[in-house]
Amino acid sequence: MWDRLLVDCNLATMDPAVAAPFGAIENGAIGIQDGRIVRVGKRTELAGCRARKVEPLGGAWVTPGLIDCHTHLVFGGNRAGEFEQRLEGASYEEIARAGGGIAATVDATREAPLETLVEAARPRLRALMRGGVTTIEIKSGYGLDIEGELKMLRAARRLGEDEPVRVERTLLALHALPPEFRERREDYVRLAVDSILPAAASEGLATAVDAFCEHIGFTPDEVGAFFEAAAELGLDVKLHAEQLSNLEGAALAARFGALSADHLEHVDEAGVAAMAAAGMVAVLLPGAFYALRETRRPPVELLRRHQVPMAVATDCNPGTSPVLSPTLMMSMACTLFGLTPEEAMAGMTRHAAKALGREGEIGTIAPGKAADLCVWRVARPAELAYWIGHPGPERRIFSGEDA
Ligand code: DI6
Ligand code: FE
Repeated sequence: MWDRLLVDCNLATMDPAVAAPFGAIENGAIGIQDGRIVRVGKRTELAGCRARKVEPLGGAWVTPGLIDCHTHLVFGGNRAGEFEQRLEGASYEEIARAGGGIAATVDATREAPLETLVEAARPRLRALMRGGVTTIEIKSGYGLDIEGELKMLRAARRLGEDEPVRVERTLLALHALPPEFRERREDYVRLAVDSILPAAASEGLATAVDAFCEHIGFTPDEVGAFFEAAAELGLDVKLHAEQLSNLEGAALAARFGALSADHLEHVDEAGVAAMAAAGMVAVLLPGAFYALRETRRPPVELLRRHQVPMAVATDCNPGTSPVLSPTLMMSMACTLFGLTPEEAMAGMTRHAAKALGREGEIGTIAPGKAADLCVWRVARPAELAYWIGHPGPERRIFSGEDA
C-alpha cells in the first residue's frame, strides 16, 4: 500500500512523454511512496490503487516543485544604497570599477560569521520556498579567499540541512577580482585553481564550479584554467556568459561539457550552436535584465531554433537581481523575453533540473522522481506566469511530505 494518493486534481506533469501542453493530465492522480512518485495517470487508471491517505485536492493544479537553478542567495549586507545610486544615473559597471558592486558585498560577507550568513539568507530562502521552490542552487563568490568561499558554501549546506529544500552548491571563486589582488590577477587565479577549488572539492562542499566571464570579471583564458582544474576533480562546470558583452564564453563552456551558460543577452549564433552541440541548457535571468534596465534580450528565437533548452532562475543576489519570487521570474521571462507560459514553467522545472544535472531525480511529475510537488489554486497552469508575482502554492510537498 502506498503512503499517499493525491486525487481530484489536474497535473501539469511537465513530462515530455505526456503529449499535451504542460504535460497536462486532467482529472489525474499521483501515488507517493517513500518520498517518491510511484504512479501518475488519470484518476480512472489508478482506480484500484490503495494508499494509507487518499487526498482530494478540490480540482487544484499540481506541478513539479519549482527549481531555482541559479542564485547567489548567501551574502552579507545588501546594496540598497547602490540601487539609489543607479537610479541617480550611475551604471553597474561604473559602480563596480569604483570599488562598489560585488566588492562591497565581498567586504560584508568576509566580516560576517557563518551563523550571520545563514540567518540573513534564511528569510530569503523561505520566501522562495513560499513561492514554490523545492530545489535551489546557491553559489559562493563573495568570499574570494579560501576561508570566505568555504564559509559561504557551509552556510548553503546548513540551510539545506535545516529547511525542507534541496540545495545544490556551486563554487563561484572567479566572480570578481578581490581588492587585495588588484595588481596581481594571475596570483588570484592561481589561488582559486590551486587552493580554493581543491579545498571546496575535497570537503564535498561544492559539486560544480562557475565563473563570471566578462570584462569586469575574468578572461576566457583565466576561466579555462579554472575549468580544467575543476574537470580534473570531477566537478560540473557552468558559466556566467555573455551578460554584458560577447567574450565567447558560451562556446568556451561548451568545450568543457558545461551544464549551462547563464544570462546570454549577448550570445551570437555560433555560441548558441556550440551550446546545442554540447547538450547545454541556457539559463535566462530576467531579474538581472530588469534591474539593470538592459535592452538587449537573450536570443530566444535562436535558442528555440537550435533546440537549446531554456531554464529560468531568479539569480537572487544583492546587486543585480534582488528577487525573492520564482513566479515573478516566470512572468518576466514571458513579458520581457517572449517565452510562452509553458516554456517559462519548463524553465523552472524540467529544464532547471537539467541545468543542475539532476534531471533523473527532479523536475517532472513522473514515476521514480522525488515527490517534490506544488498544489496551486488556479484554473490553468498558465496562471503561474500570468499573475505578476503569483504568491505561491497552496501546498508544497517536499520528498512526499507537506512542508
Ligand atoms: N552576474 C550577475 O548578475 C551577478 N554576478 C554576476 O556574475 C551580480 C552579483 C552582484 O552584483 O553582487
Ligand atoms: Fe548570477
